[in-house]
Amino acid sequence: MSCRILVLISGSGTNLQALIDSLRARPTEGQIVAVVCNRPGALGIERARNANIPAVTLDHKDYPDRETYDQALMEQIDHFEPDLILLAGFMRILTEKFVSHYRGLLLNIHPSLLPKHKGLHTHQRVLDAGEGEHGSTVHFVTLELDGGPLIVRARIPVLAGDTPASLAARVQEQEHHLYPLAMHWFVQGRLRLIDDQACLDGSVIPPEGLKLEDFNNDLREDSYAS
Ligand code: NHR
Ligand code: GAR
Repeated sequence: MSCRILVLISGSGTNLQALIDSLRARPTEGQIVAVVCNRPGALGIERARNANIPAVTLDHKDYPDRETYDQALMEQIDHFEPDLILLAGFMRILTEKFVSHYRGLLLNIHPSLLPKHKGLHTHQRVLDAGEGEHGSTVHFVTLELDGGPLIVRARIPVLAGDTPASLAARVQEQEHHLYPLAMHWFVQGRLRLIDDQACLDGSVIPPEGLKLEDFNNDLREDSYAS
């Protein structure tokens, strides 16, 4: 059964592009049925259109509060009947009602080695803390911001002379492998949220998440098979 995927974005959509490209190799497994964006004019909208994916802009500034915005967002999303919702650089915190409505179907990619550096400005905070490594994490979204069960992480070293921009660029390069991998696991029915725990192939994923480097063989475009 082909998985109906919906992607939420706010910005440039390079992660969206990586997801689109990785699905090209296996179109029968899943398809991105829509992209929803909260920022008018975001580059990611153009990426969706170029791939013939319907793109909807729902500007949060047109709504009086978070509850009303999320209500409208849910109505848009439900119209597309998705089986999986991916936050890919989506910059709005979601309400309890939204998160519980899509429980188990919502993944996020966060630019840090969670549980370190939840929230925003992660690249600057890694530099300020003088840390030697950084990275990105895919996790199930729950009510606790960036606190849901971890699925898989990618690491990069912090190098002398790194800036927030140089770190962001190297983190994103990893993300473009990391997010497609997690998406394919979900689409193939291998990744599930069971009793608040992330499970891959029926085994509970350890709290610190899996390591991208352990799945290098799964990363070739033709080899997402189980
Ligand atoms: N919602 C819930 N309930 N739980 C999570 O884990 C979520 C979420 C919504 C988004 C992504 C997250 C990230 O990966 C995410 C995870 C935005 C903010 C934020 O403070 C924080 C974390 C994340 C996304 N947003 C501001 C707000 O007031 C707006 C900032 C802006 O527009 O630039 O919503 O980092
Ligand atoms: C990604 O690095 C993602 O991890 C991060 O924003 C970037 C989006 O890039 N997400 C957040 O900071 C969420 N608050 P993209 O639009 O090019 O995919």
